[in-house]
Amino acid sequence: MVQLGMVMAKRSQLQSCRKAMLLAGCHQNFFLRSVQTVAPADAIRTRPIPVCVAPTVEEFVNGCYQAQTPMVIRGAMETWASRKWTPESLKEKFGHLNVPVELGFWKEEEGRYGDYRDLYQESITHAGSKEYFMAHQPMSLTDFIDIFMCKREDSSSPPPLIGYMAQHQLLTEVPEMANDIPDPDYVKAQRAVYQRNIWLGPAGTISPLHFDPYHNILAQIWGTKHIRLYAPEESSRLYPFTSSMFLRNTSQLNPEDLNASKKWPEFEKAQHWDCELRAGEMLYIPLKWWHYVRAVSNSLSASFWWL
Ligand SMILES: O=C(O)CCC(=O)C(=O)O
Repeated sequence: MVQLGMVMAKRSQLQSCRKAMLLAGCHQNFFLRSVQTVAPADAIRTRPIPVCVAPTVEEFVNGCYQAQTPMVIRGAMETWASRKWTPESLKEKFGHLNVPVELGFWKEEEGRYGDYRDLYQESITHAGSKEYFMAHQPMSLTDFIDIFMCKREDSSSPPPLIGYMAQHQLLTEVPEMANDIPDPDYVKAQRAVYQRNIWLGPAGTISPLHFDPYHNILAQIWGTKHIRLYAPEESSRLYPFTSSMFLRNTSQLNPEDLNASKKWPEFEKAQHWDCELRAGEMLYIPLKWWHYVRAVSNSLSASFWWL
């Protein structure tokens, strides 16, 4: 996989976020021009997500937010108390909470775990309208951590079952937790946060390729996630489900499947942006951008949605 993240180590190297965007633009043009002769076909479809070190709110708003392009933000979570949490301290403080868990069985034939595409259900109400819901397994946070996030003795094959506490609005439910995971200034300085989500799980959890009708700051508290993004203009090349209302924001394909273009021929023309989001980094995902997320290690993230 091509990794070309633009990294700026010190704040002093960066006069403004806008400059970072400009640099990213120059870099891309250079990259696109140069690949015409030397790079393999896949590199043409791959772009790095620019990195910005602790931009001010103004730099964020005038830079990536105005341009509606993604940005990795470093150095903006230094004061978050949650950065010091461990699975043990999380259990001590919040282990008694009852949390909903998405359970996914390993599907050998597809080489993936089940996820929300397999879990959601539709039903018709008495009034004749459609209702959608997801099957979750409730359990205590302590049980979730002990069962799904502990080190496995035999890691030679994938475990048969994976658990993901995905998109759970714990911060709204437990205000005490929100002290340690505060709303990012980039959001609260301009708009109210519409929804706060917590994502906790082991390596291997996947959020399939989908988009949301919100701007998003995804903040990585522990661990690393591999993230791939596609601009809204690429939608027709990503084959969203058409049969169900609930899945119309979700692609039928796995963007990491090297054979995906055989079944979905337009997909090979879609251009994507990649990053490994590490602990202490935030990713700005503009409204309606497609995102695919795979946890590379045990991971705790929070996302903040706004309009
Ligand atoms: O971290 C994930 O697994 C998915 C995050 C996501 O889809 C979101 O924040 O909207």
